[in-house]
Amino acid sequence: MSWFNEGPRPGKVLASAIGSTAAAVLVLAGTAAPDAHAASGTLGTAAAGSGRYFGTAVAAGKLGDSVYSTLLDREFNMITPENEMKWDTTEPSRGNFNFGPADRIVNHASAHGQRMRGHTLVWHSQLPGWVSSITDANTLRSVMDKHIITEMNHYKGKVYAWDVVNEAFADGGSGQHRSSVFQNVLGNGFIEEAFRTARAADPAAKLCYNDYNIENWSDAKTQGVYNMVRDFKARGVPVDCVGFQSHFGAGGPPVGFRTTLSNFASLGVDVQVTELDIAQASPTAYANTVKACMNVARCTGMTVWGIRDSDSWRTGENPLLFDAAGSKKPAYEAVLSALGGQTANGTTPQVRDSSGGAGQHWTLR
Ligand code: 9MR
Repeated sequence: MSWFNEGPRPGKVLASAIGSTAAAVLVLAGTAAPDAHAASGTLGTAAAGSGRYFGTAVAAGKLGDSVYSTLLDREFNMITPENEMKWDTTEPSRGNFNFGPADRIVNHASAHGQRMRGHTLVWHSQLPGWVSSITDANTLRSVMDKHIITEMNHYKGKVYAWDVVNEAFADGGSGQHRSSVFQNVLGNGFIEEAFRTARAADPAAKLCYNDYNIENWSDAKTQGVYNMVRDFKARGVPVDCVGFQSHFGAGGPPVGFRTTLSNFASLGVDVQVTELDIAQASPTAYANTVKACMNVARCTGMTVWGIRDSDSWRTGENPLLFDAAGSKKPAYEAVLSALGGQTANGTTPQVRDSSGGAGQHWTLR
């Protein structure tokens, strides 16, 4: 299996192999065996203990910063380019593709055994003016499809999952799509068109819908996305995963976050926390987020939106797991513990679960 393919879920692999020689072969071969003591000292290895990944957003321009790259390679086994795969970078003028900045990140990932999430193919933001000024549907459809096909082809076999469409739903109570050139010129069907095009471009890649403020189950926006995914699954539109960005305020996730993840997973998609950051990084708020994912079998991984507070887009909110100097913050230990990893003093303390609701209590899978 090459580095970029979907990784095995070691816990399940071992469970099915117990009693056979396969288990011994696994261990001897050095495959990620679920030895909680040997392989749980970092976020990535702790997450791998339950078959999940732990990732971060990465900026190509910071790879030369040794504090940054040391933390990246020690702690994280999935990478999302923070800006480098967006349309304004990858196709700044029609038909002129620029993959240089993203290639630097993908090459880094390849050299360090990290997988990639592709972010993002179709989004109303960071969209060049030449796209947003198109008014003809046939032109826009062919431009959108060519963009998807060209970018996915360039990274074929190197990107585990793509955020095919990002943030297509409106804030507030409508539950409808937001206004965008794609929506306004192509109509409601643009999301389906994008996913069908993406599946044809790279049938091996996981295809995700990604959005923010869809973590609280009863919100109209959450319901709108849920109804879309349910409709897609019913009609065979290819969608494999839903990304919950999880840009949270100081209180962390809504009480029903686990319910939301679980309800989406029941539709037959994987779910992931894709852009996690929490104002002031309360350890409890972080632990509650991780536990919501750990409690849902199809929640396959979590990604924080940056490494150090100084790398965050949320200036002044200190929302990440490492401080500006690269030191672990209290939230780091809380996350490591919630992932089932060993903390610095060798214990696995239970973090109190205040995320609410029956059945919310985290157990080691
Ligand atoms: O972190 C990204 C920041 O550097 C960019 O300036 C910004 C531009 O819109 O995008 C940020 O990342 C966003 C992500 O791509 C989509 N979800 C919201 C993220 C935070 O704004």
